[in-house]
Amino acid sequence: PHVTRRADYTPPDWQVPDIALNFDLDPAATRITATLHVQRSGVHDRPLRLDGAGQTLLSVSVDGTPVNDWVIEGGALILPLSGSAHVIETTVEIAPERNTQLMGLYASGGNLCTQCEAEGFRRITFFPDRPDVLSRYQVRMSADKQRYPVLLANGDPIASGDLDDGRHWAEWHDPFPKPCYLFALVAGDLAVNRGSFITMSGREVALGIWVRATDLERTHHALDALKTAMAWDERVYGREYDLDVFNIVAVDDFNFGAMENKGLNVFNSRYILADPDTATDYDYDAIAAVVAHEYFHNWSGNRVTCRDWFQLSLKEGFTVYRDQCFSADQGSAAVKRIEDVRGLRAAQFPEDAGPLAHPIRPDAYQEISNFYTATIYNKGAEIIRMLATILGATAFRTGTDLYFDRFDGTAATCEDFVASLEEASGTDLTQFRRWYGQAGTPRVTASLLHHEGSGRAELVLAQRTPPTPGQDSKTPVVLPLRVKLFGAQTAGTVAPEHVILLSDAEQRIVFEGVTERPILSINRGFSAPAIIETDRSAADLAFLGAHDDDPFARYEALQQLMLDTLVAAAGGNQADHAAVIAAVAGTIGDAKLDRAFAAEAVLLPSESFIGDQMAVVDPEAIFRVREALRRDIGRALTSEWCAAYDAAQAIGGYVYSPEAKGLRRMRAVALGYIAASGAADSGDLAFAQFEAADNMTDRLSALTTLVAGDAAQRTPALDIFYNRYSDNALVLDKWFSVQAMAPRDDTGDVVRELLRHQDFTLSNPNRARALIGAFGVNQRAFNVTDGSGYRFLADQLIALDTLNPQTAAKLIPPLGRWGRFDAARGALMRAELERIVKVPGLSKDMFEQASRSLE
Ligand code: HT7
Ligand code: ZN
Repeated sequence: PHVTRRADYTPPDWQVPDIALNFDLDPAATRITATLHVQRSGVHDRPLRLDGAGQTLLSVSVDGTPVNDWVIEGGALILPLSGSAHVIETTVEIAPERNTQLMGLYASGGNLCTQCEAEGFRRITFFPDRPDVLSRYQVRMSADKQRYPVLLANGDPIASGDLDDGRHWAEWHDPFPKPCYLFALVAGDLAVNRGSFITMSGREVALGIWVRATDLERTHHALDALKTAMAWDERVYGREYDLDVFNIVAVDDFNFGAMENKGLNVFNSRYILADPDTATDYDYDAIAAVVAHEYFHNWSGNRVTCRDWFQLSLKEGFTVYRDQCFSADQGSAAVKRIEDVRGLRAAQFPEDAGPLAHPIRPDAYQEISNFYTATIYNKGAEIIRMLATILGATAFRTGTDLYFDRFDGTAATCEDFVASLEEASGTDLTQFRRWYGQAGTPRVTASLLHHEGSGRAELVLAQRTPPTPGQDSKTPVVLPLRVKLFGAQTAGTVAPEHVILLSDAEQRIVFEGVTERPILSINRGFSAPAIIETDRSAADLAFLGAHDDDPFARYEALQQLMLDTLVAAAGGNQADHAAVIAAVAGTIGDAKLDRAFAAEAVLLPSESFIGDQMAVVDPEAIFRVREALRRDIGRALTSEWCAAYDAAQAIGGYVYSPEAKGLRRMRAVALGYIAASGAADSGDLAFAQFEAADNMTDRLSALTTLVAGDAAQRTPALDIFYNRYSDNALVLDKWFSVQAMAPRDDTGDVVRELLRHQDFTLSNPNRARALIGAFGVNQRAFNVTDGSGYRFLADQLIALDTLNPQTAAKLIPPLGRWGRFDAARGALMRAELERIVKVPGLSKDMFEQASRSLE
């Protein structure tokens, strides 16, 4: 297989400052004429190379004259040219309705839309499909007017009109030079929710959210979020929107969350459509975050783009950091941080510890779409967050201003970003740069020694990053650790918070004047993406869980207390639940705590996170000890849970506000513990909530509780839910997922049965992920000892690969965890990976993921 290497980067031989595209749209046969104004870059005699994939080439001309001295090599059109500037015209034909990969121009729900990042544009027309070729686009589209009354593209609408034969046309110009991965067009029968935004310089921007007419009422939250995000980027980063129009289109078939095409974002409909009856609080939050994320790309990604795909984290890590800060500003910053760290630990830490580990700036890839990973996105965001911590808010902003100003209109590198921050702040970031090249999660050991007589405390820190594939030895990285010491007796501060920059393999920090025994609060706010190992006792963790004034550290202390208990129990050691129960009681009973925070803080660590702490993951033992602890917490605190449940119920009608969300979250958590306690009436309680709910958050949490247990209401609730929402694809996805994630003995059988359900299809990525993806992360169900879970996943991914390789390849990682389990399970997983690799005609997406997973 062909490997692309970062070290081999060379600038483009030819630039294309201008391109005109003419689309004669038809689902069965779309004709595209592309007129490229090409310019030779530097002095060389190399031909023009235009990437292409899968289209039928009908004609090629140079400066108006048809030519035939071209060749096609690996899909690319190679054209010899004599001068320094030429006009190349190609005409091709493609069939959007047969495009099941959902890359390039494809059909979804009767509409036509595009997805070009990373390398989809080459499936539309011949072009240098690389992000460092920036062009001004003029787009003309024509299509059947009845079927596709709306014609949208990047930039501003210029003109439109009717043709004979029932067709019409529209022309759009984008004045901002952009790489082809940001190209987009949409043709469809769409309704619009229009809004407007006045920018900080007083310009009016026309906003539009385009959806099928029946979904129009579910677009208000996304439109509000867009306006809030536009104002936030002006206030926090000084970034103003630049075009007169900003459109978003929602489509049902999409490989990812959304796409930041210039002035025409295309979204997976799950990140646009919401109303209280069909979307949970989690969905509402995710919609605001994704709308903001794509909008923020207008500067971090579009105005300043990436030189090559190895720089992907330049735009993605930075933009995730920006969207995380945006979301934190909209509600509970503490809960947002908890959710982000939970997500990092669930997806990125295992990736960094497994066969697919890679640095945030990788060195090589076979298929770039396999590198849209938690590492590039989420670890990338943590690295930007560390830079912001190290520099401080003011210098960080000076640095980002310099970066945006200096690289506006260009294709930049991660190095350009770091150098801008370095120059603006005067901070030496030489060692910090190691984060860009080194994979793996650093492990930090921290132990605090106290000499009572002298009032000296010494914090001994050591860091080590375990080897990752291709990187046997690691060097120390810079870890900004926010640290504070509390007095064990007085609960006061004995050393105020400060940031320790851990940059050596080992470091000692001395605190003077520490007259009482200190308790260590470290990595507050999760200031560095590391695994911290401390020797803190259960009592000290309980103390921090009750007193730490950093909410994340407080959460973390409770989690550690729970983890220590669960890992000991899973390893066969006698575990006393009393300390955890007392800590949970103290947390839910602390009226000063925001309910949203309290609800998150009393949740037990996930089964997979418990597994991540063990040398060999034992899914059955983990499940058993976790359920036992849940049951004991439920039983010991019955009256507290009932009180918490009732208190949360007293909100009245549905509102989407941070407070109301917190109460709903607490109600869901309380219901879960009441059910875990084995209370005889918990089925009735859950079913009553399910029936009375005036919103999806409460309805789905009740359903989740019912599906987990054996109450008589389980099947009726599933049926009622299905019948009520059978015409809503996004809610049906939840119906599939809740069953695939159920902590039940029969989940594997249920999932196999659901494959045959009339509403199951592999051709819709959301549906495939809802069933197959969700099952793959159900640790206990997926890892049953007979290997049937592995076989099931492999079978489905092999089938999905023939339709949509990108979506299939992203679901491989659960099979790559073979090294984390016992030898028997490991062998069964490897056998499935080996079977996948040998499938004739396997996509390069799947081949790369499966073969690397075997290493
Ligand atoms: N930048 C976007 C990436 C994306 C994508 C990548 C591969 C295949 C399909 C895709 N759709 C969108 C999304 C983002 O990070 O904003
Ligand atoms: Zn992004």
